[in-house]
Amino acid sequence: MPLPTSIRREGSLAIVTIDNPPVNAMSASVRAGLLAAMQSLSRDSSVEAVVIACAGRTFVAGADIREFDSGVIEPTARQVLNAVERCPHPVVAALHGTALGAGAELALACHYRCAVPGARIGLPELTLGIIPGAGGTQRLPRLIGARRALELILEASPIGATEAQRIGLIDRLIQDDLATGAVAYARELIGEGAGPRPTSGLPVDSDGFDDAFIEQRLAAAHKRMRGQRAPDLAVEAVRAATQLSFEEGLDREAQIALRQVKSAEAKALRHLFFAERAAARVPGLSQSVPPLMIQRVAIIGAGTMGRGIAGTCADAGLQVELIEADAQALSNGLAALRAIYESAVGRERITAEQMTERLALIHGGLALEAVNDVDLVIEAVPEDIELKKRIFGRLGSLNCAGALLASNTSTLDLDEIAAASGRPESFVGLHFFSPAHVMRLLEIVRGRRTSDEALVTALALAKRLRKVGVVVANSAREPLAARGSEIGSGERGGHSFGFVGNRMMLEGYLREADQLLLEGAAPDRIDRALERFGFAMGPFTMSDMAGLDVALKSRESSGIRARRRPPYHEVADELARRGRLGQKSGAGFYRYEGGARTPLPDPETTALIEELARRLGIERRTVNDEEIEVRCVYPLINEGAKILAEGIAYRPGDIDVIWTTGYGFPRVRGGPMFYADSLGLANVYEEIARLYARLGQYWQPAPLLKELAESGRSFAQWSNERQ
Ligand code: 3H9
Repeated sequence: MPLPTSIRREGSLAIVTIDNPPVNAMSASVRAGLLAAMQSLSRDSSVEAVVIACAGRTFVAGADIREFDSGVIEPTARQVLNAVERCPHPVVAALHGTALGAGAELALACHYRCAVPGARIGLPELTLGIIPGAGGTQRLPRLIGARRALELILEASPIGATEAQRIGLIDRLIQDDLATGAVAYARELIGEGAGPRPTSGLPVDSDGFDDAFIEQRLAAAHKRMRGQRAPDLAVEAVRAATQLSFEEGLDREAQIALRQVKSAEAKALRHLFFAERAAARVPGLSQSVPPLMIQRVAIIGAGTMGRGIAGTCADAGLQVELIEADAQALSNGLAALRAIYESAVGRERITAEQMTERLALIHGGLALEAVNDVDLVIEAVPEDIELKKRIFGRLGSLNCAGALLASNTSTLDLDEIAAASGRPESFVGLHFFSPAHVMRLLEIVRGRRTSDEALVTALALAKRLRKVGVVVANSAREPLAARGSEIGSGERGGHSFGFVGNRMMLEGYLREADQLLLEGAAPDRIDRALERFGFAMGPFTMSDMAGLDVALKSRESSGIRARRRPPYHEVADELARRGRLGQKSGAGFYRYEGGARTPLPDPETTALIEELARRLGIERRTVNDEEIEVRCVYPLINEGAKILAEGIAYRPGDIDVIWTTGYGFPRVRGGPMFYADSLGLANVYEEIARLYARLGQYWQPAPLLKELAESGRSFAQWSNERQ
């Protein structure tokens, strides 16, 4: 193995290069190499300046996250960065790519910093549930002031080199070759007689770093990072920089960072970091197949989903043909798209020029012939399988033979739709989430005959659209009857109704929430209990936003409603039948006044629930918050276990990514399967078995859950055994 650090001399200049692919993470071996290099160069009187740079695509992108569970490994980042800062010769950091976390902290410990204009620098630690732990909370306030430093740490997203130069984080922008430019800059410093400039020696500017400012920034951070403690801890560390000496501040930072890295929050977020990346590796998928080039996309259907997908594609620079059968619906769709962009301009998310460019990429039309010569067709019409089959049947006679074909169905049998297209090998499910231009998840559904090329193309598209693509199977690996799972599993022919995300939601979470209404809990009571658990939004507020007719239609059109035993989504479906479709009709589980989006409890809903409970012979009682949590969250775990055993999802981590990016499951709990592991599967199994004895039918424990609980294993262990 080549060493991850090396020293090259150019006369009196020493260039230290870190080479630790793929992202030059500051692993133990990098730290050891860097420390040894700084110690030897510090002693060397023939050296006049040192440049620290990185090979490959980026500067150090952070500490090595894989080491976080191993405890302290010497030398620590603090020891290494102190050695850099105490070097008697000026040390210049040369940045390209992303200087993140410990990488940014390394740059802060250097005496001078230069960067190419495309470089980005930031402290994203909070996204991992930790705080900067290599001096970032102490050095950054000394360089750019406590106020701006806290903002950067709480925002946890990197800034560009130009902005970094403006605020004093970068000293010099290098327009041409970085290696040449950094060396020239170092020589210039030698020429000027500029000595070392330790950041730790600078005073902290605390101007504007007052309680009101801190409260306001903290509230914004908590909104983005629901349920996390790390933002408060970051404030504590930055405050220490304004109150204590540098060394005392470092001690305080280390104390907080070491404790926090072991917290449940940090473990959960670390799990999600790796799970999101693992999702792109699909078992059995050939890595050598190149993706198809996608430049022109036809989207069929200009409803909420279709136009959201159109906007997402245009945001990524793709040309879009938005096709709708009805002229009024098309013009509504295009107007709504424009409104989305105008609002983005209003909130300064994009410029007016960007809006014009993106709208120019979208062309609306009424004829299906617009699919001619496109590279990708995405169908986004209502959940009616016959309608979808008709549309794909017609594509056969049009000129799009080389295109990837995709349905945005969220529940229906993809293989049946694919068969109607006559090209099932070119067919995938692209299940976007609403609003499509905001939600990060893209559930990519693999049909029985989907080719590797189609799947690789779908994954590449997800990346291009800046989504997290998670591949799931349309149907079980083997006939379902064989597994003795009574109900709630996949459907006829092994098709998994709702794939992974919607199946768990409809067959577990929402079904049980609906049942709890009949047993006596009010919609707002259930919503509040699950929001306290950490969900972004309670199930009934969410259902009202999504529209109750959509779910009813898919339950009816797929025939699943007829195959399930009541009570099964009784309240939701009865509301929809009575025209209470949710927010869009002014009433659903809640009522809405004058077009406002605030859900208000509605006595009419209460009366309907009571009437249904009477009809079904369900005795109403008081339901407490703890029961609501268990009754709604545990079915997710149970259904998730069935989905894993059937091979519908490939890994428990995939399910966690789906639920945290698509359904508002609290990230700080790591997703339903990670959460189950953290509770202990034996405990979860016992509770589900108890509920099965009490409530029967839908609560039958999944065989995989039983097996793991009895053998004392976790979902994570089960997954590792199968790698
Ligand atoms: C920190 O620094 C704490 C300090 O304050 C305290 C220290 C005491 N470690 O994302 P990609 C892997 S906390 C280990 O697909 P991209 C990743 O798993 C850290 N591995 O590439 C993947 O592996 P695989 C603060 C890492 O081009 C491969 O690299 N830093 C790390 O789309 C490629 O990753 C961060 O939070 C790591 N730090 O994006 C930055 N980073 O191929 C985290 C990546 O086996 N990283 N890997 O799946 C990122 O944001 C993105 O990876 C980056 C590249 C933007 C750098």
